[in-house]
Amino acid sequence: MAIKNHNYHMTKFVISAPDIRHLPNDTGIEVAFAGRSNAGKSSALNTLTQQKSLARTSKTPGRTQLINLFEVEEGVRLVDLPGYGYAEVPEAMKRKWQQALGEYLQKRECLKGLVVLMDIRHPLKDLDMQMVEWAVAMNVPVLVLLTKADKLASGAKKKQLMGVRQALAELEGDIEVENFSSLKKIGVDKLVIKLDKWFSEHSA
Ligand SMILES: Nc1nc2c(ncn2[C@@H]2O[C@H](COP(=O)(O)OP(=O)(O)OP(=O)(O)O)[C@@H](O)[C@H]2O)c(=O)[nH]1
Ligand SMILES: [Mg+2]
Repeated sequence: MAIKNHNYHMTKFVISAPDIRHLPNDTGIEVAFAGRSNAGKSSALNTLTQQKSLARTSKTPGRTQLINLFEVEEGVRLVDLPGYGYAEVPEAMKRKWQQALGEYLQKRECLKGLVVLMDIRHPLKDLDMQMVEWAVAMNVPVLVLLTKADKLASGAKKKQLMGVRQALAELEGDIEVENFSSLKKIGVDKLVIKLDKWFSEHSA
């Protein structure tokens, strides 16, 4: 299989949707970015696409409350999913996002890869595990990015990476784990390689 290099800097915003019924047709290929609120999903998308404010970032957790869709090129899309697990969000609203998230993951046929972002200082929370287990159960490959790696010294960074790799190996799925930092541009190359691979595998 020939792997195509995609021009991620050409990515354009398409739509923000409250649920999957408001998304464009379920055709083409999508890779979604999921993770706890404040994990750095929107920042990672901006770093990948070399655009300062393609995806909106915020110091206030729970900023991305909608499914935000971006198009790299025709039929090749990236998705910024609503963050989960933010304690201070009203219960009713939390339920609404969680439902939108679950529905997207279970029903969106064009989903071909899931990037799960976890703060390197607090990885593998219950909802993170649920997300990865979900993807494995649905045969969707996973790239776990341990974000904000710039916050740890190199020894601690390595230790966290090894620990998470070991914990997730038990799930026996198509799962890779890498350190990542939007601030210091750590792991961006690994992300690009993975996305190019997933998109190329499913292109006609
Ligand atoms: N030090 C450091 N801070 C980061 C990094 N990536 C993101 N942040 C900060 O973390 C906060 C949250 O980042 P976002 O990208 O908005 O996180 P998110 O996962 O999209 O959050 P929600 O949309 O609320 O789910 C912001 O204050 C970012 O500046 C990083 O690589 N290093
Ligand atoms: Mg966000």
